[in-house]
Amino acid sequence: MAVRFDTIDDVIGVITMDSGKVNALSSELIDDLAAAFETAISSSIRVVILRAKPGVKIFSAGHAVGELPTNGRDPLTYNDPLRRIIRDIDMCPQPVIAMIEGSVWGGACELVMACDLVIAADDTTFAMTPAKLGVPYNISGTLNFMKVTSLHILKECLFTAEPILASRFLQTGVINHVCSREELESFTMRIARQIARNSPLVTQVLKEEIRVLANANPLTAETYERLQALRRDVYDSEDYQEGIHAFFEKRPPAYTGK
Ligand code: LCV
Repeated sequence: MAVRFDTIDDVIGVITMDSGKVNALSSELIDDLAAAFETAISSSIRVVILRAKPGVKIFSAGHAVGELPTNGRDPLTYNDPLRRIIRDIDMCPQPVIAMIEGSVWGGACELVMACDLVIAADDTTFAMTPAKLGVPYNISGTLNFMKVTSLHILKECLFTAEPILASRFLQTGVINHVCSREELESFTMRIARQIARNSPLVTQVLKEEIRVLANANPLTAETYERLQALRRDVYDSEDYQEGIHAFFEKRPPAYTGK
């Protein structure tokens, strides 16, 4: 299994990703993550901590690039594994704390930001990579980023695709805490235990109220379809193919805007 599920004092569940050197979000890893969340949801635990193996250099390299379609299909549809696991985290009744060390890439940034709290080691970076890889990120994913960042910070992250230090995300309110790798576990456990001491019923209803209210974004059918048409122009483009080919040929992409 690429994912472990452990419990601490019967109230805290820890989901640990351990899939090779880069924890690429393959359909296999995501199926294991989803199974771990199902176990957590059906247990008596009150808080979930999501982490990678202690000491990793890379928390997750994001969507498995080899699983991105190159045959004209939308690369991030509703049932894409990445979309499913992000909804699983969003819908998980218990609060989910992302305890992050190492670098976070692409769709893994959204996976982390879907969690309810984010606590990162001081050498953690976050790189939002759609523009670098040539992928037209999907509408709900972009909205998920908008829910946790200011528009200027989000546009800088998306347009530059550069890794952003955890301290910058702390300074701009995108994440909750930054601490040393040595303190990360004890700091996170302290917060998890405090949440677990409070009423789980109230915590869960507050999480669901916030989820529903944060998603209350009216969008007309025509507007939705216009955005989907814009995205289709991109994933049907030569640039989309170029982004994936450049990745596997280990060279910088040469985008032409076609
Ligand atoms: C499959 C990989 C990956 C990977 N998939 O080691 O947000 S969106 O729209 O972009 C969305 C679609 C998305 O999430 O796309 C993926 C975005 N991810 C990235 O752009 C990160 C791509 N990876 C890297 O920049 C580097 O691999 C990092 C910095 C993560 C690690 O660099 P390092 O030099 O330590 P390598 O690059 O040598 O990677 C080790 C192996 O992992 C594979 C990579 O192809 C290599 O495989 P081989 O050893 O077979 O060559 N790998 C890395 N990321 N996302 N496979």
